[in-house]
Amino acid sequence: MTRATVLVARPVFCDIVDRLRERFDVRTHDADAPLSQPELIAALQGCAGVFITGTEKIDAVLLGACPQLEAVCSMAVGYNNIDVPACTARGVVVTNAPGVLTETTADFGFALMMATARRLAESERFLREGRWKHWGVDMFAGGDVHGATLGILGMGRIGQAIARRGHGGFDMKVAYHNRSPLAPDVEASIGATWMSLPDLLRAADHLVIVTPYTPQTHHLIGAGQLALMKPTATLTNIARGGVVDDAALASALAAGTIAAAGLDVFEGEPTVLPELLALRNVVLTPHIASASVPTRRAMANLAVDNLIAALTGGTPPTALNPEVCKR
Ligand code: 8YV
Repeated sequence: MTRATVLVARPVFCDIVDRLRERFDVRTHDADAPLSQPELIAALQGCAGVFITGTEKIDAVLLGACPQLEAVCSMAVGYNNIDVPACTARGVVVTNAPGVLTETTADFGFALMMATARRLAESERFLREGRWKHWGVDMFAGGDVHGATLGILGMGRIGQAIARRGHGGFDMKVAYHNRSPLAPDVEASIGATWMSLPDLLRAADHLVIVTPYTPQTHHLIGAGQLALMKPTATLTNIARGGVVDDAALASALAAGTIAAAGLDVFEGEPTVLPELLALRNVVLTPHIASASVPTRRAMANLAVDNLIAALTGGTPPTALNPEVCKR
């Protein structure tokens, strides 16, 4: 029997790729930089499956150019880079990687929020630059995290994990906005109260954004929303660039509309708006919220589980369009 061919579109842990080699002919892309769209299409010729990350764009044009493609398996939980309806229409199974990165991503979101509130990056730069000449009473004085109001925008798995940290570990009041409120018992377990978005923005001392990026959440936070926030408030975005209007955020940070921001994701990343780079009151990280070694391995293994199942007649554990597998 001929073996199916799969493409692993980014460099991934060798032993995890070996799991694919046991069953398929495997093509790899070993350079750090992602494939361009024409390169991705060329590399996919003849492939039945592809292992991707949150970076590779799977759209109708690519699908039309790669008619043998049967499965698109991403190691990311966010899938705004994949046109799922177009895949479903062509009978292509799509899988993402929910669950395995929840706690690691929540750890990072909390850390970024704390770093932002307590001015960690700014003070470290000051020290490294040799500018620390004497101690001062208000030197890098920021806002408190414990006892403050934690605002969470998007209350899925990661939002709830952040809420648990704030409620259980830091005695924070937890407020959230989500399309649908949580069940009362879940709300009670994490001490969370649902609010409208404007009320959440007014109430939050520290706003953490974890909502998926969709056409409906594009620029959900812009100038008008930032204007509702407290001048002492911080904003942390670990969701996707595009949920926040970065230009409006940079203006708000420069004007003192809010105190500070922690950003792990950016519109147009890896390019970062120069106005953001120039600000002192922003902590910037390169989309690493899920980057612990065990979690990145778990994400990659889940994508491989999905790819193997999708191409061998099994049930992919985390399909986004399971109806395709049943056809
Ligand atoms: C990924 C993420 O590391 O899973 C997601 O949605 O944003 C990150 O955890 C990134 O997308 C690369 O795959």
